Amino acid sequence: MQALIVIDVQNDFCPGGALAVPGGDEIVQGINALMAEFDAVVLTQDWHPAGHSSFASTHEGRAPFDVTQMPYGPQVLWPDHCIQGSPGAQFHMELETDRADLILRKGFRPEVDSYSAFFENDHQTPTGLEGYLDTRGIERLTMVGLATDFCVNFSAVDAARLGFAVTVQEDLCRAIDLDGSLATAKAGMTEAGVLFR
Ligand code: VGL
Ligand code: ZN
Repeated sequence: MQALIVIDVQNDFCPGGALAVPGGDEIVQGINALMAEFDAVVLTQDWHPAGHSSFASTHEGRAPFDVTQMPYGPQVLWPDHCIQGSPGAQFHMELETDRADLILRKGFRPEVDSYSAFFENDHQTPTGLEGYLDTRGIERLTMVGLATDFCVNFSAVDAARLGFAVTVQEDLCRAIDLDGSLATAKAGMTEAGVLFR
């Protein structure tokens, strides 16, 4: 059994959004077309409370894209984005959300960010997705979405480490590419045994 994992295809990550990923909207139709090939479709939704600890605005004197030290390690500070219930947190209007078996929200704990669909950025607190996939007998995952170098990367590496067979379909992903983060991410995914197509 195989699942398509669609990462964070939300308005704030598309052109015009608060944390726009270049070309973020270009992947939507291709993702819709791919859904039919899978036994299960899972969407993730970045879902932060206002004043989230990953927002630069929460930290006096800090600017977006600064890196700060959190109890769980270094954390990039982002512009306010994907605030629970806001238009920016909604899925791209053309994404076929009706096709999803599961919509998994992440990043809702104020004190810890969550790039990965499997664990929060402390690398310990599970989201529950592993159990969901296991109990459905799903062993192979294809990942698409935003952003290649952050949430897709962390999700793919965690999934591979958990023992899933993981493929990242690169033409249906787009990257933020902050200070070489895309090259670092690709090296890390390759190292973890993630395949690209
Ligand atoms: C993401 C930064 C902050 C992502 C989410 O979806 O890649 N990046 N929150
Ligand atoms: Zn976020």
